[in-house]
Amino acid sequence: MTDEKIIELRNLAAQIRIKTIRCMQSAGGGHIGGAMSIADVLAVLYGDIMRYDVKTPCWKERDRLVVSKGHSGPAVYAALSLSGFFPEEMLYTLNKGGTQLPSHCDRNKTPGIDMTTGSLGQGVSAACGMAYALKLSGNPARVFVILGDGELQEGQVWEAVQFAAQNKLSNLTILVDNNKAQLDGKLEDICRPYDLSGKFRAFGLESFAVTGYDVKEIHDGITRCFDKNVTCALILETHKGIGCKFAEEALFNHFMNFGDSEADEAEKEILHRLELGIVRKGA
Ligand SMILES: Cc1ncc(C[n+]2csc(CCOP(=O)(O)OP(=O)(O)O)c2C)c(N)n1
Repeated sequence: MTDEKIIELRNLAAQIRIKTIRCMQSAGGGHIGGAMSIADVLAVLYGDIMRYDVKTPCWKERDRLVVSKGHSGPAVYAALSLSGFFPEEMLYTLNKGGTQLPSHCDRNKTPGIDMTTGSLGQGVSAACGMAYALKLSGNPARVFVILGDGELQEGQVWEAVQFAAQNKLSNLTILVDNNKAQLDGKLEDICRPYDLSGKFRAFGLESFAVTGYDVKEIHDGITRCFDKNVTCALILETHKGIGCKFAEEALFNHFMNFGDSEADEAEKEILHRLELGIVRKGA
């Protein structure tokens, strides 16, 4: 990847953070923690990796993205809007009557959303079905699924992972947002996940970890996944709320109410860090 492309993707990630915050601000708040931690992977997917056509969101050969942690909808909407699927103004209708943007992803409402999600644990099953069907029909499209680390506590995830391994779904890439926290605290205190990559490997997949807020590492990691002849689970080492100062500093940042001044300050800080070439203080 060229230096120019890295800069472009960093810019896009910063814009995704800013638009996500503005989108949530219009609703008085939102699931900010887990939205911030996927901004960088969304930038890599929509900014370089995925093939799509904004004029034909249902193009048969498009790559599919299932955001299994559907409560991060606003971050996906920001990425879709910045990629040209719909105008920015639509972001500010989040959760309002008649909106096309509900808080959780809905494929029947939003252009560019490939799967309805929100009930955690179901996304890998859906993504496996998509990948299997694409493979059977000789369609070259790829499927990506973003999972939460807390979500991995759902047993259904592991049933689906076994299916992916058995059927060598090399057109499926699993992206785990390992932000170390779930709704009510740290995974370590609630239900320790142990060695995530080791678990995926024990279930028959390939798996390795990268820094999940470094666009170059994410890009290289996803590209490396494409070389495998089986599904690869890429563990994105992130932090809940990363990149948004007021969320980073909060003890609980799963869902936060916030207003204009917090959003203004957050945007300023994101742009300041972008100039410094960092996503969070010290990293
Ligand atoms: C089946 C199910 N149980 C509970 C919830 C409520 N819920 C929404 S988000 C969340 C925490 C998810 O944690 P994680 O997967 O780590 O997501 P992130 O921290 O990235 O937001 C929970 C329990 C849900 N949406 N679905």
